[in-house]
Amino acid sequence: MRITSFIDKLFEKNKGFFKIYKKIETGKHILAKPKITDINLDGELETIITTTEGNIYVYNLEGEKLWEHNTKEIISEEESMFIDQQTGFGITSQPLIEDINGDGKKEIIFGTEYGKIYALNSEGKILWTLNTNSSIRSSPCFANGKIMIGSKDKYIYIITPNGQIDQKIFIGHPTESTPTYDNEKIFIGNDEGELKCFNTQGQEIWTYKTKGKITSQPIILKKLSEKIILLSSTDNNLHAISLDGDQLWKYKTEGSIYSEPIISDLDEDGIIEIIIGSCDNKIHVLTENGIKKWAYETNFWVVPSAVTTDINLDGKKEIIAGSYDTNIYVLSGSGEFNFDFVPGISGIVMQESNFSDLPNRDPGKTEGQNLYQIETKDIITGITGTRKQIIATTKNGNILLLRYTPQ
Ligand SMILES: [Ca+2]
Ligand SMILES: [Ca+2]
Ligand SMILES: [Ca+2]
Ligand SMILES: [Ca+2]
Repeated sequence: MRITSFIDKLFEKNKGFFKIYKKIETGKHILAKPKITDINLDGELETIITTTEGNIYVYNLEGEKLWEHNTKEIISEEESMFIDQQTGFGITSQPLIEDINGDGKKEIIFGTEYGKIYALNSEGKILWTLNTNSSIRSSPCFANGKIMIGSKDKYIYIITPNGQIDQKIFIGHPTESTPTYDNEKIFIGNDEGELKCFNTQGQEIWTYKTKGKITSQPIILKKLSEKIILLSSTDNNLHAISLDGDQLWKYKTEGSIYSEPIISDLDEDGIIEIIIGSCDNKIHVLTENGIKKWAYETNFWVVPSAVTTDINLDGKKEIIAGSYDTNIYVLSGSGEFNFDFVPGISGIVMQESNFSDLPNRDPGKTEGQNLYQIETKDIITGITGTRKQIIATTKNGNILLLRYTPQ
């Protein structure tokens, strides 16, 4: 028996249950990550779900639907002739939900497979739409008073809050990546594996090349003395890049990385960790310098980004991750230290000694520790949440509300 699991049993850690509290079947397909925000500013959080059939659903935290909207509703007959009825209306990326026009109410902005960008008010009424020339799989970002969104037509659109195109920046290749804005610079990936940096006039400053496709958002990591960019690529690597476009390090996995990393101080030692899912089936936890701390292997691809929160209320963070193996995993944020070789274990167990006497420098390594595992019977495409509730979405249109119940 491993010493750590022995201690766990001794102190009966992990009391309580983490399970599906409610399952909502939309009958559609969901690829985009759910968004949690107080959309109507009443002090309670809502969950916004989008489907590949073009639906937008808004639920309260109990899973009751507040309203829905379908992008099919507002196109002209002429437009409808050109749209693939099966996929053309689809929303595959997370919407932006922000007060873009400063009127004190939040708007919802997203793009569709047909290439149309929509802005809805917080009750689902259309404020404006705008056409691009190809599919949109990028999420919009809002910065510097403008909406920025990439299209497969090879442009980033910079849009004013009232729906006028302020600027179109040519990025050389189609994109599914979500732009990031930082200090007068725009960063976006493309289908050729490039990360491009532009200034606000739309001039290219540099290009960083990976050997895969970039489908996620570049993430700015603020360290004590510097900022760096973390970039997932389907070339299997997580790339760390300086703001000048130079490679700082890369972390290699054995599969494509489709989603952006999550940054969290898992063990609360004041230094952040980086959490990344890969199509090598693993959830990887790295130091801020890209050194592997530990990894946990599921049975299939880990595509969506994970969530970190203290789900079981024990004061320590967990990683909640979804896998294409149809399970949701709750992993101990600090991993579990396992001894490779423990001399005289029976002697230790026999003694009624204080466990602080245990050797702490024996050879061993930290591995992922699975605290809870929930079989959902469908591929997990998105996962998000708060301490009180995790929300997962599945490919075949289920929305799962998961909660922890103390024993
Ligand atoms: Ca609300
Ligand atoms: Ca507003
Ligand atoms: Ca840490
Ligand atoms: Ca915890």
